[in-house]
Amino acid sequence: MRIGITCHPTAGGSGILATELGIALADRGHAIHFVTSESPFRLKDFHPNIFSHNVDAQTYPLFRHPPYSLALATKIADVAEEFDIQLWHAHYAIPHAACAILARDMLAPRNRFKLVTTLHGTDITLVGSDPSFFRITKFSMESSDAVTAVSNWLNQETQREFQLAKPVHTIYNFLDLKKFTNGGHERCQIAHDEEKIIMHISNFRPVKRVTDVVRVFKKILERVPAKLIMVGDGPERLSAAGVAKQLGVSDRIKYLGSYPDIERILPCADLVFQPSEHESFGLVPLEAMACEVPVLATASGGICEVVEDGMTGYLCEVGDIDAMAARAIEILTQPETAKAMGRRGRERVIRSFSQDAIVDQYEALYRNVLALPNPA
Ligand code: GMT
Repeated sequence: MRIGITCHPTAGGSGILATELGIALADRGHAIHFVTSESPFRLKDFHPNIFSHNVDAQTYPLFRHPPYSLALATKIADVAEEFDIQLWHAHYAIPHAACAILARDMLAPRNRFKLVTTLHGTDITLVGSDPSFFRITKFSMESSDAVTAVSNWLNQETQREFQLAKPVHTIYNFLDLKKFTNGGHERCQIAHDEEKIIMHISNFRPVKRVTDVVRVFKKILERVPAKLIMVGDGPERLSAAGVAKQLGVSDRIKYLGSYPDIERILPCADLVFQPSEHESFGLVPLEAMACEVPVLATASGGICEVVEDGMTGYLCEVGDIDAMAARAIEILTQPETAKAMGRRGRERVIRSFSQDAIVDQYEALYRNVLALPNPA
């Protein structure tokens, strides 16, 4: 198949998933054309079946905001026409699905592609449900040939919020189990032997509750010598550093910033901690589980479909600092329990979130969509 993909290229889960899906599809022989504002974060290596097209949004003194969405729609139409794209896959509804629809409408009927839109979470829960975007988000989903959501929770949220006149298919996120393993890490470079390593990975947006990470860490330190490794960057980074200073734990925290080769450092962790307000899925917990690292997270949204409470980690109520600290200490002081949790985590990923099985589901969906008649 000749497939176009649009995603946010920055270090967010939706862009990562879109990139990994594109690579996996290219490995299966499909021609993949990424159209993005810059080359996607995790698209690093040459692949003969992958083509990356960047959008140039012309600016002009009259514009307070350069109209990126119009430039994106134009680029999608250009690429679709030039490379005879059969199917476009928009990751994250806003603005990608709407831009693809506009592009499709601009094309001659013989060039019109089929459109699959994948919802990743905040495109529905935070942005799409805002009155300023509600109508276009609903329209974009209803005008797509198929809509997928990355968890049953997000699927239900979408139906509850938007009352769509069409089904949403749940297709879980996946990862490459060959890439994410429990081996090959350089633990000594991050912490001393007697210290436990707690890791948090995110884009440091308010929804991630990074200050909870620091507050819980402070309580952990009262019982267990440890280092906190903060991976990623974003608007809440300064708040986290501020709370750390207030609590007197700054010297126990390392901020690594944006780090694309997450699989190289994840296996160093004794615990991965993600206390989000909500997560539609939780790619980081999935990556941690694949590396046999126990996860402490919040029982919020789709994360409950990824982490099995008591089996592959623990789930606590959002904001319950004491409960989270108690669970963390339990994991960090019981190495055998932690090891068993890690092992069960990887087994769970193999069973339910393996790349081969999930990419099969996307391919099957693409085939069904391509078999749909073109509208008159
Ligand atoms: O979490 C973010 O802010 C990034 C966001 C994105 O779209 O890049 O992540 C969402 O998509 C990921 C991939 O499907 C999911 O694993 C995350 O749970 C989801 N984030 C939220 O729902 C907050």
